[in-house]
Amino acid sequence: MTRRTLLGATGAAGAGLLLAACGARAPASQPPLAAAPAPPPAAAPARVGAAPPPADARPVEIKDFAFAPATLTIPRGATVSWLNRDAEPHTVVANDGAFKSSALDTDDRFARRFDAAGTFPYHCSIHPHMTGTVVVQ
Ligand SMILES: [Cu+2]
Repeated sequence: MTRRTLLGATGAAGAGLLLAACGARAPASQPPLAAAPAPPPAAAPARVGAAPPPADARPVEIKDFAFAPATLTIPRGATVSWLNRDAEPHTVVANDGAFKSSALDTDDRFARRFDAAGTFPYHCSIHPHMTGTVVVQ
């Protein structure tokens, strides 16, 4: 059973903004704004898997240009969830190419489930000196 989980979590951040304009009252001197507020930006192109990772996902923080913990040991079938805490974008890329995130902006997540035991080294393709390892037992 090879189920791949690609989760990013940007979520519904944009949705609330659109409603804000409704209550604004234009000053009397100005013509009423007949035109509706700008339409949503094409419904924010759904990023690959906007769902949050499972509650029991094992977290790895990407912070100060490092993965923490650098080595994470998990049981088979567990999901690892990386979260970028840096202001710089980072990626999570398996050294053997088995998985690859898109560029994660600040507070973006990438998750992957590991069904097979083994040692899986990975790195950030933008900053190759950033390396980490997932050990699946
Ligand atoms: Cu990086």
